[in-house]
Amino acid sequence: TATPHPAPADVPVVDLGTTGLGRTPIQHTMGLMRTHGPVLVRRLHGREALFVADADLVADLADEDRFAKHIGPALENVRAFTADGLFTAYNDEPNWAKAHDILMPAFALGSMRTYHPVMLRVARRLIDSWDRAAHAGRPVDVADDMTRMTLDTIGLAGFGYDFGSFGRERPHPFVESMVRCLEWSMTRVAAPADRDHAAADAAFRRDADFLAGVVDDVVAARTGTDQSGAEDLLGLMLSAPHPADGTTLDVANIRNQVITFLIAGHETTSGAMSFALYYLAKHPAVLRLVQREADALWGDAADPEPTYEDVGRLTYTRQVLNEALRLWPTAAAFSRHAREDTLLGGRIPLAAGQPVTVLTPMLHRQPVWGDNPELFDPERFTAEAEEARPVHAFKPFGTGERACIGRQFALHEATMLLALLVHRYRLHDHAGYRLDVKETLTLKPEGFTLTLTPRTRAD
Ligand code: MNH
Repeated sequence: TATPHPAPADVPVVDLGTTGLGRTPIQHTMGLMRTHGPVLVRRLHGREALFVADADLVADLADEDRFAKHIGPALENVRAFTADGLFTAYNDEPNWAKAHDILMPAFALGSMRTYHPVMLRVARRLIDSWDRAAHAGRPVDVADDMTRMTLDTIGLAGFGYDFGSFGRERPHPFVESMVRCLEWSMTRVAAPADRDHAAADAAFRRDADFLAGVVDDVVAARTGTDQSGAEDLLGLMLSAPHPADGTTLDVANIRNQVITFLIAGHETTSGAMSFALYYLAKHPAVLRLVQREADALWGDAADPEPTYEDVGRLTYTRQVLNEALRLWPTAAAFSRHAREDTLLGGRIPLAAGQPVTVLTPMLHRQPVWGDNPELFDPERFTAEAEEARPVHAFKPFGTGERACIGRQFALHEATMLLALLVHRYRLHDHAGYRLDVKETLTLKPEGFTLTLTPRTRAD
């Protein structure tokens, strides 16, 4: 097959030939970079894709005048169930700017004050469930429970809808369908064209229709009632007029946005908290420091009442989260394309429209991070250390105007929860867990379980 963009002369081309990518394309490509360096062209079934992790090149890609978000093959597949929702909209699709303008106020830092009580309420559901597990001496599956918590949080905070995930043995069916949709969109990219995908595609269609049905229920529960006072995401979507033309979002777009937010609003945050707990379980000295920070706020209160302001004071806990997101940024790649013909980093010729994918976990292991980048060390995120580092060396939330809109939301939710958990429990790595990163477009530690015991005053 002809490739539209031949690789520049000095960039290695890695042909995956018949091996393909398997079920862990991100980790596979990380491995390629460990062998071939932080700039490479990956050839798969005749298609070539340029991947970069070099800090200078990523800094250049952040130049919004010359580059823009690119919807690559994986996101094209995601578009099959989120269409022009914020995450997957093309830059010039009118609904991107419209929804962005309408929803931005709901994600300003100050808005977290509104979501704080809901986040706390759902955190308590998790704690109740972990208390029962601790009492019974039963291990908890960390990623599953983090996913229950983040789904319930975005459902309630965004849409006033209760998924009730802690009352269920298995994940909510929405999660199971969503995970299968994401896996389909990821593996379909690498699937050889000469194989028959009809069955997989039909199963995908059923899952996508199910997601849409859940969303229609979420919306139906709210339409017909007066939304003018509702400040959550759905309230804004249903009633806020766009500043430019006074119209609200249309029904089809609202459906796409709700699916988008239910997915984007929980998968990644859940993974981030799971990796943070993994590193805490493996680094007792760091765990002590997080506990000390929580203890300084809440003493030995049996049921602390974290305030909105408390979360801003949990600076070390925040460093731990950042460091977990450095090693395993849970949305592990984002793509850009050149607006016009240009030289990337002054040396790699790119044609207008040509895509480049940033492999974030490898960016986060480049020499700007020192000579032991695999080491988990929250000291990398003190204010001084951050100031000393190039700004674009850390990109877990993407870049520019298409960067993550939910960043403050995720960080508020995750910081508060981590502090509450370490304040309450001793974490036991009872199974001597070995990290196994599962990829469903996002990343999660698979099969990571902990046992818990209540902390006593003495520890
Ligand atoms: Mn989020 C875009 C990572 C939490 C909603 N998010 C992005 C992008 C990254 C990202 C990377 C950019 C993708 C690209 O350039 O193609 N998001 C994260 C991570 C977390 C996260 C690592 C948690 C940790 N995201 C959240 C939460 C929400 C959310 C929570 C919603 C409540 N994210 C979005 C939306 C976009 C986005 C919506 C698309 C924004 C846009 O293009 O306008």
